[in-house]
Amino acid sequence: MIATLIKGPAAKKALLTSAAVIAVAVAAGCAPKDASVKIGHVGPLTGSIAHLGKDNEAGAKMAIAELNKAEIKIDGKKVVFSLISEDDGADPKQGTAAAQKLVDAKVAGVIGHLNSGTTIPASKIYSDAGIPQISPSATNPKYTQQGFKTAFRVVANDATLGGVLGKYAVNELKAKSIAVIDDRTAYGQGVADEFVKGVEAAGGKVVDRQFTTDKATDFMSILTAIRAKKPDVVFYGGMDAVGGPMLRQMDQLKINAKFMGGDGICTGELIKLADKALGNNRVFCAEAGGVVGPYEQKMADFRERFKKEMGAEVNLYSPYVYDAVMVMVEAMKKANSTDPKKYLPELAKIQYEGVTGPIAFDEKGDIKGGTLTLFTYKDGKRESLKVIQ
Ligand code: ABU
Repeated sequence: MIATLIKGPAAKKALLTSAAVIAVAVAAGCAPKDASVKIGHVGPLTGSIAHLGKDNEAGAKMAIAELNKAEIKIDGKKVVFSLISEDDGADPKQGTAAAQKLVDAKVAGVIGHLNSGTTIPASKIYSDAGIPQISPSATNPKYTQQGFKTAFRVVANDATLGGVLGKYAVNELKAKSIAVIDDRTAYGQGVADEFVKGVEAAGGKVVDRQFTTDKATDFMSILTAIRAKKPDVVFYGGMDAVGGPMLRQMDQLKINAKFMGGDGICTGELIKLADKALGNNRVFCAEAGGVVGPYEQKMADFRERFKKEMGAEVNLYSPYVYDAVMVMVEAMKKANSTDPKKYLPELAKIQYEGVTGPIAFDEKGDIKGGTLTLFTYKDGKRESLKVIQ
């Protein structure tokens, strides 16, 4: 058909292209009459937090595999989903390049990015293209405050996270003096600022504020300055790849303060990264989600399934990625269309029972009634203290 409409080299190229598309579709288990739908995923698959990007990616892969097994029909056709996974290296510039690549690949929706620093600039690209984006882990409030109808997130934001942790430091840990460090990223700075607000609202005192970067490895000079202030608690706004070594260096300097952080340090990987400096009931952090009641069993089952199917323990946000994919496809089913323009209104009003709890979005795209889980680490394990609703 193509060959009869287009003549010469163009016909040859079109034939080869359509043959390649069919070959890929068949390889993905997609018969010619099936609909093939691409879903994008972006996170850092290289660099110091690649372990978290891979955890997120595994959540997306698991969801896609289950959806394809379920042989979902939309508009009368069996839909075969494929995941296009991009690496943004947690870098804002790489993030926007990855976003443009996904737009050019005509994905029907995007799950990501992992970091606030990449999610926020990428969100304009998806918004301009009319492509729905669900971040499973970016917690800076700005992401959903830009007025983009395409931006959603399935976790609580830093205002909640930092505020709760700040109050916890003062009211529960009884900290009299608190030092704060952040990595100057959109996430690290944002969560640290919210933590300070929480401390001050609870009547606590921030005795020092220091800065580092998300690539730094030597914290001796800022920790030496902090040691002079004798803090009861050191809060770090940033990710586990920096938080772990920072905690080890606190030990080297004999700083016995408790260590707190947001969801970025609240990972399975922190156990390895901090090693002996992790201590027992020394580190306190919060995940920007949490389950109670019947959802606890659902989450426990998911973790088991994830381990079996993906060959790894959940590190942090893979269950939220899994749910984000499921929510997106649920909206497609409700719209009976995989066209972003058609399913976006359904996504905005979705009510979904996920493994991470009930998912519905407010007018900005934030999860309604987002919860938090406070954790500590004991005997080399992450231990839940309480879920805050
Ligand atoms: N929320 C912690 C990690 C991701 C981010 O917001 O940058």
